[in-house]
Amino acid sequence: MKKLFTSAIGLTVFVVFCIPVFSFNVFAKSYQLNYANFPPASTFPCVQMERWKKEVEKRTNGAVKINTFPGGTLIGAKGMMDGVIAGQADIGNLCMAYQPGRFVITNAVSLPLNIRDSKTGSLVLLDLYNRLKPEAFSKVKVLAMFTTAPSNIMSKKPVKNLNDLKGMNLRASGGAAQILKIWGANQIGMPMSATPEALQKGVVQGLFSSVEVMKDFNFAEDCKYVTLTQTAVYPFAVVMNLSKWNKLPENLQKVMDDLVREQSEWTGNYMDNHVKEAMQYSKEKQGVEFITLAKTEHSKWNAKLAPVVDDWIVKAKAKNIDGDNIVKVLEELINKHKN
Ligand code: 3IO
Repeated sequence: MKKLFTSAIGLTVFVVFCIPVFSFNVFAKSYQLNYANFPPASTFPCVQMERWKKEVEKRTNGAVKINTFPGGTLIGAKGMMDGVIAGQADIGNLCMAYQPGRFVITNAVSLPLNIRDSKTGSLVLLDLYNRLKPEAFSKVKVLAMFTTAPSNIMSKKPVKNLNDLKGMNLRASGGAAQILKIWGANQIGMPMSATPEALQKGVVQGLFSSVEVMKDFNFAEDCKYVTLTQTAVYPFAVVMNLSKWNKLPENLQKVMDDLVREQSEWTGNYMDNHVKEAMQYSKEKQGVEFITLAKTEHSKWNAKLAPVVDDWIVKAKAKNIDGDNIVKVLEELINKHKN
């Protein structure tokens, strides 16, 4: 009897001691992270999010589980940076053009410096960030940076010259918006995620962005014309809450660190290929007309852009930012990464 009693106590003690050890192990071995995104699941920021999720889960053998929230269900477009800093999500994907005054240095990638594709833009942006480590990202861990492909005008009515553009309500943000204004359009600012409704209600007659949205948002249904300008790219960042990052063990941090450049480049390549697919879809399935500006007309558009970079440098100086150096670094990086 005494023996039985002793072993019962022994078992109880054993079990009680095991509970915290066991649950500690479970906690230490698996991390759930919430990843917020603002546009719908079909669009490129969410496609790259799912690719990153899959790679992280695979490379950590399931020790990290990523819960993705597309469509602004966790954090909306303009609140992304502050939402991640405040911990409303652990990770968030943001478009820097939606808060141009906040990301002055990295938004310089959208100046008319002749970035011709998304892969180049993405590597240039990531290198610019690593080189200058702008204060705007000091409260987060950067997990990826990338840009769209160059912007073109998607519209309900054809735009063949600057006169056609005059006073036309077109949606854009950040650096791309500045360019539209200079060309004489009536630029209307709003995030991409608000554009389908604005197009449908007739608040805008088109938009200025990368043309994969013709397919992914099916803007090809409303916008039957695309004027090829191949200018401004939109810069994006994937950021993580810093205290969440600091709590991850080193081996899991390494998986994500090793993915930063790869993910940025992957997204650039995905975007470049997807733009081609969307153009084909627009032409063949939606009867969209792609307009190339006549040579003399194109020179007029370019002439208007000629002072943009120098004007930006002057404005940057007023904010105590060394715009000369940023443009110099950008030109060097574009030369390095261009295809
Ligand atoms: C973009 C933003 C969300 C989903 C798809 C997209 N394709 C291009 C952009 C760029 C952008 O942020 C914008 O507002 O044009």
